[in-house]
Amino acid sequence: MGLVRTPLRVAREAARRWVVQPLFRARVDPRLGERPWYDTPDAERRLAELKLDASDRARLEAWRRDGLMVLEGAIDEARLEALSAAVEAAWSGANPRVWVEHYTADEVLFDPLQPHWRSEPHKLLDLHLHSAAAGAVLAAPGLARWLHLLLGPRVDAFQSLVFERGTEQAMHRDTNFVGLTPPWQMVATWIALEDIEPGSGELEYYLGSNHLADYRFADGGHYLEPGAPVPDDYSDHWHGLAAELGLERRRFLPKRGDVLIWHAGLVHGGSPVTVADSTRRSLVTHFCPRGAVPAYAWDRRRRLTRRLDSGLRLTAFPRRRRRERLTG
Ligand SMILES: O=C(O)CCC(=O)C(=O)O
Repeated sequence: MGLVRTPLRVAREAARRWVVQPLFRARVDPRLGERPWYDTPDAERRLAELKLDASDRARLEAWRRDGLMVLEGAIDEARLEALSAAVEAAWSGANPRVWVEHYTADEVLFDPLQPHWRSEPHKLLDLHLHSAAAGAVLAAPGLARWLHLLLGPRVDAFQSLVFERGTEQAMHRDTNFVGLTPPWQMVATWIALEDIEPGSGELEYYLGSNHLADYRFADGGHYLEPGAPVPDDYSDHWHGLAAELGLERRRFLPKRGDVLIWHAGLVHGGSPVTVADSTRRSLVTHFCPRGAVPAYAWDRRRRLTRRLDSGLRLTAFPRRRRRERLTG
């Protein structure tokens, strides 16, 4: 049955659109450019200003060229152990704030964690906000220093996922699915919580794909709303361009505590799981400079926030139970 548009309902909708939304709309900091500093023509000058030693400079030059950097052993054992304990505690049901993305044959569901989902395909959502141990991993000095070099003095971790097994996720570019304004003011980290073995569905990517022309969806834009069907030719777009330009396809086989930071434009995904029952424990987090606005935070009141000392703020949005059709 359709909703009847009574005068009261029409007035309420108008009040929400014209008064409430503008009043609480989170504003993008106008000092943020469309592109992060390292993608602008001014990057060479900014690099010189940073006065980095030769090895850090080489790392940033590789970042600009290839779209990623690997920080070996950036997370110390104490932080990793605390995070592993927090993940175990979450799975025992000890933390009622933790939610899980899980699946039926044709749907994606978002629900508060139930321990029996652990043995099924799933993602643990936003542990960075709900566990001090996960926040402490992101604030590890060897990682935080690079987040600040890339994104500036005030950085927000705005969503995270804990993976236990390979996702086999098709090749994609995050800006097409992770809603943020401006979309390219984002980096993501893949933190290995154990040594990753070949065949476990390790992360894979096209080296240098951060420079590839973007995919255009049917509406002409570069962003697909959550739950909208992914076009059939989406991943082939990336494979085709990568083949044309001869981009190397690589897999990430880190040791526990290693971190890969990827550029918003790096095309990546989960490789096939070829070793049955193998685990591939990792924490994936998306970051932006403070002043960029995640799609979920158009209304400032809806954002959950926890501040860490190092200029790092942890944010997420309050989850609601929902289900979406599974595509792709
Ligand atoms: O770890 C993976 O398999 C893929 C993760 C990923 O693509 C993402 O979170 O955007």
